[in-house]
Amino acid sequence: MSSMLPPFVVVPTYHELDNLPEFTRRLWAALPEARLLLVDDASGDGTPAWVRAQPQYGTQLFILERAGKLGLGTAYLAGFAWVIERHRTEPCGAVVQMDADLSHKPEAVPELLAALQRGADLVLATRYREGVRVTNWPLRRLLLSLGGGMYVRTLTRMPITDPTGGFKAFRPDKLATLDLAQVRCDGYAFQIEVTYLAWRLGWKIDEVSILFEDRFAGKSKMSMRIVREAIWRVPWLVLRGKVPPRPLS
Ligand SMILES: Nc1nc2c(ncn2[C@@H]2O[C@H](COP(=O)(O)OP(=O)(O)O)[C@@H](O)[C@H]2O)c(=O)[nH]1
Ligand SMILES: [Mg+2]
Repeated sequence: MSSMLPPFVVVPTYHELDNLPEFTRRLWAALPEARLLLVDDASGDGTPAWVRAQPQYGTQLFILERAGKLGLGTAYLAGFAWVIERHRTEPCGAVVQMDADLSHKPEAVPELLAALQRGADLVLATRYREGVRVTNWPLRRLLLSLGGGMYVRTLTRMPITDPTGGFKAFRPDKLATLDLAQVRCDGYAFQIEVTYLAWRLGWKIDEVSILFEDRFAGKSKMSMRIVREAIWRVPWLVLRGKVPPRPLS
C-alpha cells in the first residue's frame, strides 16, 4: 500500500448524521490519509453544519450539497465527476464508493485498495463468495439480494458473485474514461449498470470478500421502486449492451 496515493472515498448521504462521527473516525483510523466526499441530498439533519465543524473540513473532508432527494445513482455520478475533476490537479490513488451506515466497514477499504494495486481496474466487495457473509439482515432482504444477484448473473453472464453490492474501488484513470453520461439507473440497478459497463469494456474486475452488517443507525432507503427498477433495467442493460458502450476517446 505504501506507494499508493491516498484514496478518495465518495459517500452519498441521506439522513446519515447519526452514523457520520463513527464512520469518519473508523475511516481515518484505517486510512489516515483518505479523502472523503459526502454527497448530501438536503437531509435536513444538520449534516452540512457537522461537516463544516470538523477539523478535516476543506483538506480531507468535503461535501457536495444537492437541493433535495435526487437518488443514489445521480448522487454517485455527481460525486464521481467532482472527484475526477479534482484528481486532474491533485491525483488520488483510488476512488472508493460505500454507504455511510457502516454496513461497509472502513477497515475493509485497505483490502480493496490492495486488490487495485495487484492490477484490478475495479474491485467489488462481495458478501457471497465465501458462503453468505451478512449479519443482522432481515431474511427477506437477504433473499432479495441473493435472488437479485442470481437474476443479474443469468441475464448478463457476468461472473460476479455479488453484482448488486455498493462497496467498490475504482482505478481513477479508468473511472475517468467511463462514459457516465449514459448511466440511467438509480438504485440497486445503478451498481449493476456501472459494473456491467466496465465489464463490457474488458476491465479487470476483482472481488474481495467482506462481512456485511446491517446498518449501524437509521433506516434503509431501499424501496419497492428500487426493486422494480432493477427488475426491468437488467434486461434493458443487456439489450443496450448489444450496442457496445463508447469509451470517451
Ligand atoms: N445523496 C443521497 N444519498 C442516498 C440516497 N438514497 C440513499 N442514499 C445513501 O446511500 C447509501 C445506501 O443507502 P441505504 O439506505 O443504506 O441502502 P441499503 O444499504 O440498500 O439499505 C446510504 O449512505 C444512504 O444514506 C439519495 O437519494 N441521495
Ligand atoms: Mg446501507
